[in-house]
Amino acid sequence: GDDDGGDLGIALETRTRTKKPPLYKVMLLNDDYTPMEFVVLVLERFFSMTHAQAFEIMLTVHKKGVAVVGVFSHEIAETKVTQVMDLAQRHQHPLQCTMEKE
Ligand code: TYC
Repeated sequence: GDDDGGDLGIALETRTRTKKPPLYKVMLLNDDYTPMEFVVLVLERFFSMTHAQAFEIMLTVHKKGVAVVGVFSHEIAETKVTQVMDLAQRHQHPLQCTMEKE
């Protein structure tokens, strides 16, 4: 307490151990064949980017080879990867999307 007799009471403070779920980076990889417009469409559709944001990230992947396009829980990240890979396959583009623990 705040008297001068020291604390004789039992300390009742405890720490509740919280466990935050791990996050996963979803990444897009460059290739020589997937059209730039298709990558922009993917980023707009599945990663909620504006056209300008999508274009910028697409160019980053094109120039650097890879870029993180979002960070999500395991389940959401897996869904994003599946959505991208399914659409790319349907259009016969070799676009690759992967996830990695942060
Ligand atoms: N390099 C491709 C091209 O020149 C464009 C591209 C960008 C492909 C990003 C994949 O993740 C990618 N058409």
